Amino acid sequence: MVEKILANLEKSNCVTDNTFLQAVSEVLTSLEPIVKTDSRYEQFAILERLVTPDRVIQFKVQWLDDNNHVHINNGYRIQFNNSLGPYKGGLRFHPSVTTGVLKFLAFEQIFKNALTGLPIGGAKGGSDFDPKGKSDFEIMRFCRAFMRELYPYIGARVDVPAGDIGVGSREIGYLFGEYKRITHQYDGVLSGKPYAFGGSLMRPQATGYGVVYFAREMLSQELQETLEGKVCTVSGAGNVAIHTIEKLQQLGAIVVTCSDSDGTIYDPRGIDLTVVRELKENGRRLSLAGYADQIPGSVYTQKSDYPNGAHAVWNTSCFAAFPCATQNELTLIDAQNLIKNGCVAVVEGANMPTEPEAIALLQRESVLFSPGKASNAGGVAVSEFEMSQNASMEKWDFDKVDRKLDELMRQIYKRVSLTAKEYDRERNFVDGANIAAFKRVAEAMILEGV
Ligand code: NDP
Ligand code: 2IT
Repeated sequence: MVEKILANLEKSNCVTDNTFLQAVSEVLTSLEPIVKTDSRYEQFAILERLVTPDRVIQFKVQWLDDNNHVHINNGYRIQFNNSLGPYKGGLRFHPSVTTGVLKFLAFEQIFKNALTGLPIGGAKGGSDFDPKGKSDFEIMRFCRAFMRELYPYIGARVDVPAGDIGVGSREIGYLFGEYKRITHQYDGVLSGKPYAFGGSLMRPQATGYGVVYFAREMLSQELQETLEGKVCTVSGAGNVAIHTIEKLQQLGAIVVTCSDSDGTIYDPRGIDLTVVRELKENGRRLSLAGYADQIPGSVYTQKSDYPNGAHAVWNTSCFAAFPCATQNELTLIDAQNLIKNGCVAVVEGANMPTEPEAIALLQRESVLFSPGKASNAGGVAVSEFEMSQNASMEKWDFDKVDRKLDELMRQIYKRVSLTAKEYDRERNFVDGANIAAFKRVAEAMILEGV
């Protein structure tokens, strides 16, 4: 009993998570060519202010399971920067969640949101709660308990949470229900709501579709290539992965992989999304091993059977790779394997899925590389469209949201590639994204004063 409590405390107070420093270090390195170009950046201490969150909120979430046993989890909201608009970013429910992980995600979100050109600041939140194996009522009770602690800090013009790993429209629905009961407010305080009450059409598809719209534009502009008939690899089997695969297939690509925390599916005839959805959607988190049982010719590789920090999902011949699961899931060895297997583009759907050494290698070898803060920004952009619809009491149709998303992803690509060129970093979309986003946020921070 005591041992278990100490082990949990150690995990939630862990200081060995380096993802925040990894994210900051990448951004600051990109900014080197421009920090000296404007003396106001130093005068207003923009870099120091930018890497320090406005607020780190931590709270205790107490809830009862189906057997009336009491459980305690940590809940968090990191409000990092609201210079461009209300704090905005998802909630992640996963046992690996710590302050460090959420700080990295909230920091990245500032830049991603700036790249959309929309008026939204950066935030992230969540809990170390593990949704795996929980009943629907347990999820509901947890969400209600989480919102009881979170509600004083959020608001349609203050901070608007949404989904991320472990949080989809079901969880957002329960969170919204509780917010409404406590505050008697019916407004756009959360995005990613079910369509039945205030959600936007296309929000579930938005991140994955946006990733593919970005990839289509980048491949067309840089290589005069299309996705039609091309073999692609995708990791993950959640919201982002499923909709990335769906759009790739609609454009005629052949997607041969998907994965989850335990293993990878390789299906040379193309992933059958109906089967993946049956295993993974609506809170079902069944193993992908079930896919190989149903589809002859497909192969399941358990993660633990794969050697030396490499991942099976990246060790297959492909034209383009789409990491859509989680941070640091594509390592240096994976990058070497992708290059060996002829991959010409890596387009991030997840947040920071590629390790820094892997990015450096891909760039050196002229593989087109798009950072998540550019290519996965379609999700948060459609969240902002949902906020707009809620504020004006409108409902836009699917095609309108889809057209606006496609246009916005093209704009992001243009902004990022032109900025890279302008600063003599042609085709370095990491630097292009960081510099373009920084300039927008820094200007707002200067103009609002200290
Ligand atoms: P989901 O919870 O829907 O799916 C996550 C997927 O990633 C699952 O297949 C899960 O496997 C797998 N996964 C999670 N953790 C690990 C791990 N440690 N190792 C290997 N696989 C793992 O989340 P989303 O699809 O929403 O999010 C995926 C990524 O996209 C995250 O990086 C998220 O931050 C990012 N993102 C999400 C957006 C959104 O709108 N939802 C917007 C922009 C970015 P399993 O099924 O076993 O749990
Ligand atoms: O990482 C992300 O951009 C998200 N999880 C979506 C955030 C949002 O507010 O829609």
